[in-house]
Amino acid sequence: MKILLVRPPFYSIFGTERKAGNIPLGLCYIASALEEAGHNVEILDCETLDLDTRLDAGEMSYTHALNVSFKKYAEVMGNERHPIWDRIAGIINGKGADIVGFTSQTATMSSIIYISKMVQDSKIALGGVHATALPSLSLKETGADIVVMGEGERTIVDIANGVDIADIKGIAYREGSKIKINESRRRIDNLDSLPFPARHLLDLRLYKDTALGYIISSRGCPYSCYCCASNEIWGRQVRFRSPGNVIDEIEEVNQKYGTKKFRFTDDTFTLNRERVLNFCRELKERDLDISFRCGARTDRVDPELIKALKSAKCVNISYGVETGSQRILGNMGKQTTVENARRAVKMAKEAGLETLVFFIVGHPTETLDDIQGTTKLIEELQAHRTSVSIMTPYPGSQLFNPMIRREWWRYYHQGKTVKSLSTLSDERLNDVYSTISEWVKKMNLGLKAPRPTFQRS
Ligand code: B12
Ligand code: SF4
Repeated sequence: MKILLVRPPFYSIFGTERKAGNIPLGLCYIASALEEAGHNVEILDCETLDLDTRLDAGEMSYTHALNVSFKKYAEVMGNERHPIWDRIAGIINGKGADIVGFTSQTATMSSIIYISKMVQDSKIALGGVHATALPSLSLKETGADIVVMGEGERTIVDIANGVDIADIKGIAYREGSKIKINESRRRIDNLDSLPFPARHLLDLRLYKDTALGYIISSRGCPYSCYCCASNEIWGRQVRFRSPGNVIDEIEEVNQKYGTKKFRFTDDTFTLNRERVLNFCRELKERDLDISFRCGARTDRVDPELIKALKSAKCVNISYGVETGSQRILGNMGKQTTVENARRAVKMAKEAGLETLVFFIVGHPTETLDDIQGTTKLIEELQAHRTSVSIMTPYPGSQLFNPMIRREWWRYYHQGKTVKSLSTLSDERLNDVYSTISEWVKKMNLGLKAPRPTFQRS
């Protein structure tokens, strides 16, 4: 069977860089499972298309670029008749695949709706977090035939092998005018049994050097922060690849493509301390010419672990600090403290690791005082890089509320609020956010910039 896997465009619509900064890791896993089962697979990564909508940021300030890029993004994503949809559908139809499989996130769902309506003669399957969270609605909105819910490797192979649709676990599909949802599928226990992601199917000329180094070593997170949709895909029971299996993948990618910089996309890389220590030990023993970045919870690091990471050539650690308000941290179910963040950043800096910290503004019930607590903490931490986003109630997270649903493309969390859940109005939250972004951008460039303060209006 011929299967075409499609990553819809996102950064290629409004971004500033020509080459894609990351690979569609989920689709590469799906592709390798299909190849292993003897199918003919192709990947169309729309992040690598030259769409002419790209932004030439030039000397623009960050806030200006953000505003312009959001405007551009909105113009394209809010317009079903924009020529890029026709162009992408044309490429897809030209491939003559039996099955076209889209990977979905909420931010890209509008484009899937536009494109899928123009796909001819192929069955359409949807996978990924958005379709998993809202399978019936996704089938209705796109006209697709099947939604693969959650982890997709085993399910897509059943579909391609022609197993009777009623017997395939983990799917939603149409039967006449009805939508059926089959029994869910047990998640894969032994992740080492999966073939490595099919990076060989990508056109390497269209990716930045570091893009090939995206890698995942575990699936799942036992926590359930209110804004996170991770549990929807992976569940709360965490499954780990063995250190040897992960290092084999790193070695293979390094040897085949010359990739030297790797980036773990695990929800929380350091969750299992022993595994990380073993990984670091084994990586050092193999003596590869590579470095890596990973993310950790602020309460899941300690000096010994950080030292081990550093000596295994970890160069950067990212933490979801989220807020400077202990009250909000409690509300969001994060189960960390502001003090954890202080210690975690200090520890990493003392060990010589670069630090990247993530914050969100616009939490439910958040006040201007809470936001000032966040800006104070940002200033105090002095991380190498700080990233601030606007709270977005994503499908798959506890904050999603169908009553406030708007066009899916609005679920783009870097620039504008979908709907303020805080005590601030939408307009005020967007303004406060722009001011904070401009300030953080200067700090990230190492420039001196006074912390903004906000008056109650
Ligand atoms: C790393 C990461 C990124 C990276 C790289 C993403 C990449 N390479 O694809 C970057 C930084 C670029 C990024 C960007 C964004 N991200 Co992000 N990201 C993640 C993260 C932490 C891990 C993703 C990953 O590596 N997965 C590993 C692969 C193997 O899993 P997978 O893609 O889900 O694929 C599996 C299944 O979903 C399924 N599947 C997926 N697609 C398909 C298709 C078919 C046909 C089939 C059969 C099966 C199938 O099978 C796969 C294998 O089992 C997730 C959190 C999480 N736990 O999922 C958030 C997450 C996906 N991101 C999220 C968001 C919000 C964003 C942004 C909108 C943020 C922003 N404004 O910048 C953008 C959107 C980018 C886009 N293209 O749409 C949300 C999405 C929520 C939602 N409802 O959409 C998540 C869930 C985090 C959260 N807040 O809850 N992200
Ligand atoms: S935000 Fe991080 S810690 Fe919280 S549930 Fe999501 S992945 Fe887990």
